[in-house]
Amino acid sequence: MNDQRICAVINIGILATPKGLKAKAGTQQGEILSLKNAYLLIEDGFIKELGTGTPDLTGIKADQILDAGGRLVTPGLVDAHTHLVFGGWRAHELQQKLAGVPYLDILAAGGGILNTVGQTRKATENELFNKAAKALDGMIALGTTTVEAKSGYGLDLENELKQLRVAKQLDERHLVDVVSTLMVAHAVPSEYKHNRNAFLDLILNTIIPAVAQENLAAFCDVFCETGVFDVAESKAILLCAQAHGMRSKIHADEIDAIGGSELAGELKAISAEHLIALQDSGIASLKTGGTIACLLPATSFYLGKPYARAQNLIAAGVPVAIASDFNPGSCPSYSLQFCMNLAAYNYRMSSEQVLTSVTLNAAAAIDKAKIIGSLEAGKLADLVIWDAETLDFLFYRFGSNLVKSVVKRGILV
Ligand code: IZC
Ligand code: ZN
Repeated sequence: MNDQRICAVINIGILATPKGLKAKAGTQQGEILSLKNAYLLIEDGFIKELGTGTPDLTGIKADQILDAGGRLVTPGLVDAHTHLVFGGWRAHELQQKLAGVPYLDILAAGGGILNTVGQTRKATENELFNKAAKALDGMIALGTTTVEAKSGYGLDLENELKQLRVAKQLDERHLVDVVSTLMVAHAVPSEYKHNRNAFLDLILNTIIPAVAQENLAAFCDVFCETGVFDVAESKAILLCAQAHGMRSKIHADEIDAIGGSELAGELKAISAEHLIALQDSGIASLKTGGTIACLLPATSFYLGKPYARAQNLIAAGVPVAIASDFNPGSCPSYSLQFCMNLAAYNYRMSSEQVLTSVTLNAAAAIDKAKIIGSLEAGKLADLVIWDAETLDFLFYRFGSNLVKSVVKRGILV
């Protein structure tokens, strides 16, 4: 990285961006601003002005001007759902998965998430930091400028704090911004296998208060799923976290529809994740609760599951965000470009709807829509210059990295 500070981006062929400070739903999800022959002026890492034609560049040094060469420019991509910090990988589960062993069966047998818990507990803070920083390097090269990171591979006080402290360090030391979510309710660790109530006590009375005390997470997420946490347990955990200042997210209907999306709406969760098995009652509840549907198409791809009902959600007026779900078990890829392609072809979303889902709506899903997610005066200068002349080209030329360059907080990466 050469850390060059940029004050103007000129000669933009098309500047494509959603507009506004909150998530877009319904027909608005597909309405974006498309400026031809555009420019952007940047001051102290924030967008000062955008317009068309040639800007007044008086006082700006030549090496602070970036010529986009007639290319497409969009906001930096926002990955609103990842399990970024973890030890090891789970490539050894690939053949089992391909042979048809279900994800939840691998977990029930003590593998899956619990395998990663073992590897994460063993790893030092330094090892976890270096591994996740490398992932962030890879993500920014693919156009991602802000990432949400969940804990949930510690499952005890010491190791949940360790994971969250690593995420905080990454936010402070890496160019990519990192927003943290406490997800201690990710699985019941083996030492509590026969005493899950004691684990729930630990979460409610020790871990949530400790994380709040250190201000280590903005959100709390729960894996509300068959054999993991049921609706009543999820509700108790999320309400406790809300009382400690953490807004709710829920892994809902990833595999079975057990009431997670209905709970998301009831608790006015900021987002509900996955929604592969979503029922009509879930859609209605998300709409009532003002909850954003955070869809994870690369997980459907990797687990061989159906694709979530994106069109029904959009038609019902629920804002749709799309994220990678990067994690070692159900989505070992962090490419949002791949997710965008899957969304176009499998959710049948338009290029404009997908752009909104990985920028403004994703920013809203992590409560950052006031400062990122669109190219507008006053927001951070987080943007991607693409090796493409039109938005459709990003979806048409799938399979390679189409990023030409990335600017993060006004710095050319
Ligand atoms: O490590 O398997 N679904 N949590 C819920 C995951 C996937 C991550 C994992
Ligand atoms: Zn997840």
